[in-house]
Amino acid sequence: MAVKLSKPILVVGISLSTGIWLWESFLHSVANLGELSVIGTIGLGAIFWWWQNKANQQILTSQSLSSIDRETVEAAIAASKVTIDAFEKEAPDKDISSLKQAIEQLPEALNRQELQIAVIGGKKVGKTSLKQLLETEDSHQNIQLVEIEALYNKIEDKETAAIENSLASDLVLFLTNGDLTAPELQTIEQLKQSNQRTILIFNKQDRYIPEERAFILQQLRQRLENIIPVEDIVAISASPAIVKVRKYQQDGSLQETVEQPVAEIESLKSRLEQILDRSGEELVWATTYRDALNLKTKAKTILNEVRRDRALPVIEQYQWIAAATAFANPVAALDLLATVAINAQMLVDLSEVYQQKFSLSQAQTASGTIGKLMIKLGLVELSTQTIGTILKTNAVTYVAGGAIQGISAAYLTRIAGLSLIEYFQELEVSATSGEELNLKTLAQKLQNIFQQNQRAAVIQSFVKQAVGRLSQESSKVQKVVLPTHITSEA
Ligand SMILES: Nc1nc2c(ncn2[C@@H]2O[C@H](COP(=O)(O)OP(=O)(O)OP(=O)(O)O)[C@@H](O)[C@H]2O)c(=O)[nH]1
Ligand SMILES: [Mg+2]
Repeated sequence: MAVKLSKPILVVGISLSTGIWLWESFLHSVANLGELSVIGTIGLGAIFWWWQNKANQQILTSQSLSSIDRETVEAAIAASKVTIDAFEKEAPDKDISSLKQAIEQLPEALNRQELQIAVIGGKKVGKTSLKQLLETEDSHQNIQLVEIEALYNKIEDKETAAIENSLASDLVLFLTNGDLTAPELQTIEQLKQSNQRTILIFNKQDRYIPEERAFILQQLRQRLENIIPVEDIVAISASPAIVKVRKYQQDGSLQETVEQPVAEIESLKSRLEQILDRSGEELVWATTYRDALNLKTKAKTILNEVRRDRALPVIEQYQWIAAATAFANPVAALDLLATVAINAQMLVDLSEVYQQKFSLSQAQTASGTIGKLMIKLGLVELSTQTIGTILKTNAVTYVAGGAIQGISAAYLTRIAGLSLIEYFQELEVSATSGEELNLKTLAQKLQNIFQQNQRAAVIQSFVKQAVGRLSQESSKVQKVVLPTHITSEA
């Protein structure tokens, strides 16, 4: 059996050479009557023991991380239901019957007896060979093996579908033919992150001499130390290549024959047997858990689209209010501009859309905080500068006093509003309303949104739109000459 063969050559090598070295240093120490060396030797031994122990502990953690108990799955199903119910209440006109039906079926799916095993890997790694072999040799009635289309074919949709199909299965057999490539490692990490149990199979080991096989297996186990437990990394030959055998005949002539070696998959079979016997139920739980999360993500994505459609007009409304205010009463200080831009009522309205329901006083505190954050991040200064430059380079005669402030206030309102959308979108649908803002997350969102909106084309078209607005405004307030080619399209 290949598992037995896998006595890690590298470790044997290290232990052997460490042993010889320790022995030599021991002799040396005795010869030099160095008590210290003996202590040193013991010390080194202790370090070596500690290092080995540490490695074992790491393997244990990686194993325990992947087990999901029944309660966790039930909680995940309940959380998905909350999201779907919230969705139904908020957007009764949207048809989400398929999501509802799927979530209703999950509790029952927890007791499923049939298992699906996905065979995956790059092109020509031996997926079909292994699947066929297991199907002829395996006695389990309730197991279905599925070959997933080869990965790394450079077609993104196919790649995504392959991973989705793998995650919909209860167990993954990932095939590789030697050391891992970066994309292979990435897939394995992705499966691990999604709580998918994976057995890593080094196939076509017949192409290497025994020492090399053990070395490759050892390397794989080392590289995947924190991702896959050692026992779940095995070496096989699903369909070994024929070998030529040369024999000298009695008459001295050379006879060449070909032999077909038998497949070697014992290591995999015994590991599979163990997993299915001991953890079959847990595999089903984990799949149901992934399904629950998946449904929740789907529901939340559509719900967020609905909410965004409601939130954008709110931002739009407050951005023009801010523009008009700052335009009519141009302020010199940047912090005042931030105050105009971050209207507390906008926060109340947006929080309402996202079922967070800020009170006005909560919103006032939050708007002050956001204003300060925007100043601290340099967003206020940067946007007034950019907008000023755009206005100057496009102005025919002069730009009305207050135009920079007006447009900047509108722009900052927009940035703050869009960032809040991003921020609220990530909150749990069931989260209690009116929670304090997490400033670190919010700052991150502000910076991202600001960067996206700083692209020349985006900001130019915003300025154009704002100038149009302000020229309407200005007819009420004062006579103003605005750059003709900016206003022409507005
Ligand atoms: N030497 C050797 N060759 C193997 C082994 N397993 C599979 N092969 C060969 O590898 C080639 C591909 O095998 P398949 O089983 O078709 O691989 P696959 O991953 O299903 O290939 P695609 O579905 O086309 O991506 C065939 O020529 C097999 O004979 C093995 O253990 N050793
Ligand atoms: Mg195939």
